[in-house]
Amino acid sequence: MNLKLYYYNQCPFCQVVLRKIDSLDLQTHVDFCNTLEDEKCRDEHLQKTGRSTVPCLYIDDDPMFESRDIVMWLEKNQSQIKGE
Ligand SMILES: N[C@@H](CCC(=O)N[C@@H](CS)C(=O)NCC(=O)O)C(=O)O
Repeated sequence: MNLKLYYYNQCPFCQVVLRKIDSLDLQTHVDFCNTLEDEKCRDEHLQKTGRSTVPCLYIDDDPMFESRDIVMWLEKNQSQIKGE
């Protein structure tokens, strides 16, 4: 499973998702794209979805918006993400 989180640090909704990734110990299983610092990242995200909204978790290239949905999905799929 390929996971990529589009985020930026000043976004409180992103912080909720980042904290969940930390607490579930999933950091090494997720690629991170800071859309404020990385112009290429921001353009990719905008081209793919027509939106610049973060957080957005790409699950095998399929974008999921909404921090609550992302957190619930991470909790539900944590074992599979870790390959357990
Ligand atoms: N309901 C969304 C809110 C996300 C949101 O408002 N993100 C802001 C940053 S904190 C954003 O990306 N704003 C810029 C935009 O929508 O293009 C969530 O919980 O994920």
